[in-house]
This record gives sequence, C-alpha cells and structure tokens, in this order.
Amino acid sequence: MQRRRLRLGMVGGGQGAFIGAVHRIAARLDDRFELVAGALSSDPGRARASAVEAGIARSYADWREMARAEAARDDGIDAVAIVTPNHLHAPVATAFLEAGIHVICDKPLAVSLSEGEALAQLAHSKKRLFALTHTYSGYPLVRHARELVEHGELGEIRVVQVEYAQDWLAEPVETGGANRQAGWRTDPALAGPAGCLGDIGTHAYQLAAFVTGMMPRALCAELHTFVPGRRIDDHVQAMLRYASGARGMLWASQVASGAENALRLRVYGTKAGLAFDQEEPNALWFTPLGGAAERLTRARVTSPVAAHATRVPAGHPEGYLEAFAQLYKDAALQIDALNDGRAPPPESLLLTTVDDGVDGLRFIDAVLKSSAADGRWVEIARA
Ligand code: SOE
Repeated sequence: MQRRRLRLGMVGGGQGAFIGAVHRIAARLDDRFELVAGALSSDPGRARASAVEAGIARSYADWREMARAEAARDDGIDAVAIVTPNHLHAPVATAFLEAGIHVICDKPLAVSLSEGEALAQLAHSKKRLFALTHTYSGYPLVRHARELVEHGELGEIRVVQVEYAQDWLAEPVETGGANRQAGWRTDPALAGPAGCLGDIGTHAYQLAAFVTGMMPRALCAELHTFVPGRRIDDHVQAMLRYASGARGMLWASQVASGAENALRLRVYGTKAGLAFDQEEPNALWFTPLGGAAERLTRARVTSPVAAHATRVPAGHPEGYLEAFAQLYKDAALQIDALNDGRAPPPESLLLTTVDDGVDGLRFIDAVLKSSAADGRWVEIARA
C-alpha cells in the first residue's frame, strides 16, 4: 500500500524567525511530511502573511484554536512542530498532546524542571510521540561515535570534553528591537532563566550524553554575563563527575569572538579517543592509544546507524539540514508505527525523547543552583 505523507502543523516560525524555516526544510527533505497548517505568529497579520509565504493552506491566529480545530478534522494534522520561544514550548505541547496530536518540539523542553517533568508525564500517558530536536544527534558520524563507545572500542571512558562556541551575542545586539533572534533569547520572560546555557549549553550536554551514554551525577558550574546590561548569561563553564568515575568539562559561550557554530566533542577512554567537530560533520577522528589517528568519513563507516542517517554517497558533503531532517525521518517512522499499532523500527530509536529533554532540564537546574552558590558541587538527582 502507498504510504501517505504525514500532515504537519507548525506553531511559531513566522517571518523573521530562524529555526522555523529550518524545521520546514527538514520536514520535507525525506518526503514524509507535508506542512498543511500553522499558527506561525502571535501577531495575526504576520501569521497570515507567513503562512502565505510558506504555502501553508490552513492558517490560524491562535494555537489553542489550531489544536482544537485540527483534532476535529478528518484530515487534521498528525503532528505539530513547536518552534516558538522557549516559554511557550510546554503550554503549546500540552494543548496538542491533549488533542491527541504527536509533538516535535525545539529545545529546551521547557523553562523549568517541574514544567518539563509534567510534560513528560502527559506525553507518556497520551502515548503520543514527543521528539525534541537536538539536531546534532542526527549526524551519521555522531551516531557512529555513539556506536563505537557502546561497542567498547574506546575502552572505559575516562574524560569527556565538550564545548560550544559562538560569537553572535558578543555585542548588545538585542537592544533596539531589530534582531528578533537576539531579542527573545536574551529576555528571561521568553527564554527562561538560562540564556547561553539553555540555547547552546543544552546542545553540548545532549551531544556528550548521546555519544557516551553517560549522564553526570554531579557538577560545579559558573554562569557569566559578559555584555553589560544583558539580563541573562552569555557564557557557562562546568566541571562534571560521572558515576563511573569519569570526569568531564563543558563550556558554552556566545561571546567567543570569531567562533561561528563551534560545537566540538572529545571523548577519551582506556583504549582510544574520538573527536567530532560540528563544523566538519563528514569526518570523525578515532585515535587509538599509541596508534595512528584514523579519520573516519561519512558513508564509508559501516555501522547501520550511520547508514540509516546517510543520504548521498561518500564524498558528497551532508550537513546541518540533513542532520535536522534525520530527526524528522525518525519521527515519521515512529509515528507511522504508533498509528499502525506496531513497535517502532529499531533504527528510528536514536531520536531524542521527552525524557532526554527532562534530563537536559536537570542539567540546567543543577548549573543554575551551582552558579548561584558560587560554583558549589551539586548532585543531579535522578529517580
Ligand atoms: C542560536 O544560538 C542557535 O540558533 C540555537 O538556538 C540553536 O539551537 C543552535 O543549534 C544554533 O544556534
């Protein structure tokens, strides 16, 4: 039987937004979704104009109305993509889950740990997919790196080093209202209490956890705001302790002059190390103890998890949009399975879940607590 494309709706992502357009491209790349409905902006005029521009048939001025109306239609949306500022992630996701609609949500999951925990509970009870778009775990070589760790190729993990450096907030670009991206990301009422920490620190945290399969049990951290007058952190540095005895360091900064999107991970075990640089995602370094470094390349590594996330033959670069599209592809595979009442295909299971999102919020919560206590060590409680 011919597979039907899943119907997707979008909340947020109107004109001037960055990540909404990325989600739209990613959703369409593998021909599994069609975008049919949207509440693209809280400003009704902008919502309408944005929907026309994006070719979206059903435009709503209000996301609550959209959830109700779409749930009532025979041809209503299967899933909603939430690409609003952070403070709306949980309220919007709640409305769509209550309406029985699958959710694909941008990170971070919510603006507080308790809000995220309640959302996770709801998602589980409704038996709907909840995918969180931690883009960088969609790269084939990040998935291969995870496989190498899982298969013991690195030995016992000792050291985890992860960093995420950008420079686009090195100056007070949020003042004056022209830079909408900077505006909401530096406003605690819209972004939540974590600035750089929530925006990119969570990506660094998730990448390290995804590849190593380990979550720290304690951390000490410092948040800092370099740009005078800014109301939120623009830099974070943390030391991590793992239950296994491994040690880690994480830093993220949006004032690192000259840095574009420098997300980098290094992991060292007793037998070998690995290094991944998001700006060169078609290569992964594997460095055996005492041996020559090996540069592994996308579409030449043999793990099925990497093959599943690869589209074009070796030597043709894939990048950010394909990694993002991978999350949509995995979401579609899981939604199809849920709709058919069967188990999701195993290759789709590396998709970031609502529980991963809750763990990201535990990390944020612990950093906020530690930093407020001048860098005291804080245990990260997990049930
Ligand atoms: C801005 O800092 C931003 O667009 C983040 O919001 C994304 O999550 C990150 O992937 C790239 O940078």
